[in-house]
Amino acid sequence: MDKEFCSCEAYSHEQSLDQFMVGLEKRNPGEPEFHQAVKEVMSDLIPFVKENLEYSETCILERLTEPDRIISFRVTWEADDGSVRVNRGWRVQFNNSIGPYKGGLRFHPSVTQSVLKFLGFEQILKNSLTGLPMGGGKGGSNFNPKGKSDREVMRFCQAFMTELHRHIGPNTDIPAGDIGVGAREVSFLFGQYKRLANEFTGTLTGKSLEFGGSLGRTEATGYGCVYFLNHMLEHADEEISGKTIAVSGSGNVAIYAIEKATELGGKVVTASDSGGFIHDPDGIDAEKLAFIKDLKEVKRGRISEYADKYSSATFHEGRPWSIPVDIALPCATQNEINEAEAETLIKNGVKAVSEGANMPTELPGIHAFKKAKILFGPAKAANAGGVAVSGLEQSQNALRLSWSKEEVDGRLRDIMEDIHSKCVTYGEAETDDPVDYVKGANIAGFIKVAKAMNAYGTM
Ligand code: NDP
Ligand code: 2IT
Repeated sequence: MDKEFCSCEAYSHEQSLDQFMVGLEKRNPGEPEFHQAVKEVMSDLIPFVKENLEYSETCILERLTEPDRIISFRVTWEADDGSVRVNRGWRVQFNNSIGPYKGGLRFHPSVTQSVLKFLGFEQILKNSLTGLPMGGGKGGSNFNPKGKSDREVMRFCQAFMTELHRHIGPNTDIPAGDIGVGAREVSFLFGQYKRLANEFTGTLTGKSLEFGGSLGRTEATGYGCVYFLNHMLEHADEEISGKTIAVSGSGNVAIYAIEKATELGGKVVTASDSGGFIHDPDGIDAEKLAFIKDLKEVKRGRISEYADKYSSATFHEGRPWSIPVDIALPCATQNEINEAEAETLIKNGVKAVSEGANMPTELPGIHAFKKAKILFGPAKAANAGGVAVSGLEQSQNALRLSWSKEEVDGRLRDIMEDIHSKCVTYGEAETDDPVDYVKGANIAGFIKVAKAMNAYGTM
């Protein structure tokens, strides 16, 4: 990297987080989400690297925050009325030091290069934490699947893959789902990949069971988030049973977080979408959750319809964090808990937060939770179960075998337990404060990647 932007020498001269961020922001103007994600990680890594010169001497932090490459492309497709539409597609191939690039695709109108860079950057450390050989990547488009017909979504996915296919492969880059990309989209994408590449390999994960998908992948992120929560609570001599829980979102991650939290004896009283949230003081039981699954996964309806169906529930605009609960599971999107909302949760007695979504808590919100000594499970640890089971799907595809649901769930549980232990190792406080899971996850995720980067020499 250009010496002008490389400040590795400065580590030994007490380079501050602020100095690092000035350089990063100068190199990446207009990318606030990327800046935010890097700042959160660097507040732990800069002090760590200062004490571990093998990393500072090789400029690792600057190299880690510069993607290997970003592919940006036009996606042209035809709507049902015959009109021609143009969207932008991206794949951010961030870092493949410990394995092929791996990470989801997001289709949402809010997608920008900044959003995909923040997600790809987080994915590097998340994937490292799983212990599986996966590098970090992310992709997507500003395409909005909402309100589109199945045929329109199919044509968009085929057009998107027509360009993307030349950049991915089972040993190169393995995309998967994220917001707006579920079983329907992955199927269209995989079908087009298979056609163009003339190969049947595990190049996408989150596939349906008929063509190489893994049992347990659909549930993995939500279940994993609750397994992580459970470990945090047990480590602090607490348990989920009997706790009241607020969940945001009502998509893939939220649905299975609600399912597992309820199974373990918690009472989930909220769910949301971009239109608002429902509050059901009686709790979302298995029957009500089946209604949400059908509403969201089949009918593609709005969460407000839950309150029309169940008289125990009310619908409100905004986000669910004003409801008094013991536990918060943000499972919708980034920056959905701001400082004021974190303070409200704290005032109302929240004990633990486990992030199902990526970067759902703004930085001042994280600081507020830490200051109040709330158990706080950061996304890269708490939601790693999804990509972990994607890694298991890759293993099954490579072996041309499929494992039972119990086998996959057993491995997921082991991986989440292991991630929790790594966070404790690097985040345990010397005082009787709770474990700093943010610091633990950042440092544990970093070490493996940094060691690999150093082993390869300067590149
Ligand atoms: P889905 O598309 O299945 O669901 C997303 C949910 O979040 C919907 O209820 C959606 O509401 C809501 N939502 C999305 N954007 C906004 C917004 N700007 N404001 C309010 N609500 C919003 O996505 P997933 O459940 O897969 O993903 C949710 C989060 O989990 C994301 O942060 C994703 O990156 C993360 N994640 C996902 C993994 C996976 O395996 N799927 C793995 C790890 C993390 P609406 O329908 O109104 O848009
Ligand atoms: O953010 C994430 O970890 C995901 N969207 C899942 C990625 C994957 O490759 O399964």
